[in-house]
Amino acid sequence: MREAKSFCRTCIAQCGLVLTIDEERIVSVRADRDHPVSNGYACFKGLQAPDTHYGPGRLLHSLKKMPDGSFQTIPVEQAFDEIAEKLSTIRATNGAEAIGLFRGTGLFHNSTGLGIQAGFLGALGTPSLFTTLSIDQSAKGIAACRMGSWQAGRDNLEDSDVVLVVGSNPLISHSAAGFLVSDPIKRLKKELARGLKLIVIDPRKSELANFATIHLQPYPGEDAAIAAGLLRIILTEGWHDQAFCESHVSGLDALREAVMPFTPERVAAQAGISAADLRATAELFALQSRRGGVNTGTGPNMAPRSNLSEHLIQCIEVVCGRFKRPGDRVTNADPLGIQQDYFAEVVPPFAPWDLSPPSRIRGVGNLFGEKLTGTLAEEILTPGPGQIRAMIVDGANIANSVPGKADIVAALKSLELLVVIDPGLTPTAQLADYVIAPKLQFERDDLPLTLGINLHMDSWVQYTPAIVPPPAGSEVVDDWYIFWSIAKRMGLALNYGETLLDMETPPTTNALLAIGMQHAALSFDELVERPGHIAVDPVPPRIVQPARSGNNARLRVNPEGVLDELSDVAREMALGEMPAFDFRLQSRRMRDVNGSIGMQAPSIRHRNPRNPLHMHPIDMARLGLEPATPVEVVSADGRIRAVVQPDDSLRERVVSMSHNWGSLEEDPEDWTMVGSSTNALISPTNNYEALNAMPRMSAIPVNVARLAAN
Ligand SMILES: Nc1nc2c(c(=O)[nH]1)N[C@H]1C(S)=C(S)[C@@H](COP(=O)(O)OP(=O)(O)OC[C@H]3O[C@@H](n4cnc5c(=O)[nH]c(N)nc54)[C@H](O)[C@@H]3O)O[C@H]1N2
Ligand SMILES: Nc1nc2c(c(=O)[nH]1)N[C@H]1C(S)=C(S)[C@@H](COP(=O)(O)OP(=O)(O)OC[C@H]3O[C@@H](n4cnc5c(=O)[nH]c(N)nc54)[C@H](O)[C@@H]3O)O[C@H]1N2
Ligand code: SF4
Ligand SMILES: [Mo]
Repeated sequence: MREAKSFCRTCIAQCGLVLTIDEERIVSVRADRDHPVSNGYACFKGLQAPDTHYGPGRLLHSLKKMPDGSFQTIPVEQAFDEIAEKLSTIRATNGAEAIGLFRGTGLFHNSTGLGIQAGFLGALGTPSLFTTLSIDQSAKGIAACRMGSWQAGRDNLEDSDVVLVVGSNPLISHSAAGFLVSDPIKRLKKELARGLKLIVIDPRKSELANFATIHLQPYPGEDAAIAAGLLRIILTEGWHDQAFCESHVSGLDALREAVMPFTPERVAAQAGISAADLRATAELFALQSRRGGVNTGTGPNMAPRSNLSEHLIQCIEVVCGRFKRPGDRVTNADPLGIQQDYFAEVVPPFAPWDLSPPSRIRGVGNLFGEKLTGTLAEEILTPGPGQIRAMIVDGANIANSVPGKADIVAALKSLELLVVIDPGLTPTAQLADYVIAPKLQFERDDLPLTLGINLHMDSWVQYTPAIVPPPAGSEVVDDWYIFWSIAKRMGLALNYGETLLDMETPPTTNALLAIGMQHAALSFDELVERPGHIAVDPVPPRIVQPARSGNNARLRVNPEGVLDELSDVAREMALGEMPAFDFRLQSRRMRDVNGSIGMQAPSIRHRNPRNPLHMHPIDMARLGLEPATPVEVVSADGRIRAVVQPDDSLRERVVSMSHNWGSLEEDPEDWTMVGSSTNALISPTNNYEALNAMPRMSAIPVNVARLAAN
């Protein structure tokens, strides 16, 4: 028996873990009490490595689909030969654009897998990259581009008097970048004990809302109206930071005018909250607090009008000037990213979506170098130049995770080639021509995820070597090796970052990690030398400098068209709702799975056999439903079956269900044990945002009825 330290790569918290190993197999996992950041914290998901690595759900060999539809094991190098040949043919016939790549959550926490893909796409010459970004929180990036952003970032949590959290639940998601990530409860309690005030806007009394000083519990989908209402109170009372606005903001008068229809009473009636609570929220945030900003999550970013909501919520922070000022410390700079200095100045607005010609699909643009996942099924199914004929899907379960389930499944079935890199035979993998079995996290040398933003609350980095070899008799490979091997066979030369790779002899994973750290605060070798391979504050906290001379950029609170959209909201509000549906279905995350990750592990499925439909007990009584009653959930775009579960953290008339569950064809025998895909209720074409084609994925109007016995 031996012990080894590593860190979890299931979500962005990346908690430190101690693994106990017997004969090169992980037998147990516990949280690392000595870890300087996660501090002895780990969640249930992170402790399931023995089950994910050695459980029956894991693929130990790659598979090939046979003409009769069954899968057969294939030696991985032979799979690469066949895939490379097919890709070469498709590229020659249809052009490189016909080859697409989808990158999902299962790949983000794999430095070298992530790092190799840009070079692969570049060498192929295809722009057809899709990721989860455009079905997640891309509204944040859009708001920052349209408005401009504050180069030094928002106030540190430990310096804040208040934090306003809109539709994020980091006590479950560990995912509120820069706010609460790992060890969230202890860190939150520490701040609350010091006097932090927490405001939560969430239609559910979420785990986080239990700690709130004020919890606004509106109907889902009302964030634009609520934010406009808060801005109206703040601006008419003069509670904003006038000096900051004079120096750094443009368009304030237009914003003030646009929010005028959003009186507290009208907003309260629309959102189902009290006008007094709305006022108290504005007062606590803007008048009674000096420092502290806002943090948004998937809630407002998935609800309708997500880009507008995100813009208005960010405006609250902007008009109150809740940003780091000269002399403040940046304590969470990403040591892996390009090292930079921080200035109390505005990064000017820009429109990256104008850099590329409009897509042949719905004329939408692309976003930060990616095509939009809301258009993926159409990109595959619509004939014409540029039609996608082959997809490589790495670490994603897109048959279940992409809105519009019937269309995405039909699209995947129509491809000439579908390659899925996944450790499990997920619904997506079941559709593949080839499933490549990858190494799992503790079999990989790795570094934490870096996205060029300050994801964490601290500045730290850790290297983990591979802790165990893959299971005896298996043939599993690193994700990067798959791309390198296919590229080699296609005669492509790959860049990793700025370094051209040797295409004869494969690099080692550590060599790739070292290249990836070329711009980091310390070198790979220096990191490996550190005790425990961990560097905390590898660069001392940076001090924010005054604005550079000549930088007169301003935060634009009235970007073109945005306030017109707000007028539409005001008009709709005046018309009142004409409900054809009894409920709004809101999104939520489940504690024990991360998207589909974990669904293959027996220990996790024992606790979570399905994704239930959560409903308030009063609504259940009204509909005559008992706990565990099978029901049908019907939206304008689809219907699914679900098992109802009482949940008094919801408000009445709001139901909630988590995503990425379900089987490919809903099996009537065992559907209650596989759950259902809420993406069958969502249409990516009926209700979507202009710039990012973001579908409406929360606040979906639905009806619920007892499932008729068949
Ligand atoms: N209706 C609805 N749809 C949603 C959402 C929602 O809230 N509502 N949320 C959206 C969001 S925010 C996101 S990010 C997406 C996520 O959607 P996806 O990116 O598709 O993520 P998952 O469903 O988690 O699938 C991850 C896959 O990675 C595999 N995997 C696990 N470990 C590894 C590994 O080590 N290597 C490789 N190669 N694969 C691995 C898992 O088996 C799993 O199949 O879903 C989106 N879809
Ligand atoms: N355990 C676990 N952790 C995860 C994941 C997981 O699946 N499971 N997924 C990971 C991924 S891919 C992501 S993107 C992050 C997401 O991280 P978060 O954004 O923090 O996700 P949630 O925990 O779902 O919190 C969203 C909150 O929004 C609320 N909400 C829903 N609709 C609305 C609305 O219209 N308005 C408002 N104001 N609130 C609303 C929900 O009640 C919920 O409490 O989590 C990551 N971490
Ligand atoms: S919070 Fe995330 S990183 Fe930490 S143990 Fe859980 S899944 Fe792993
Ligand atoms: Mo996500």
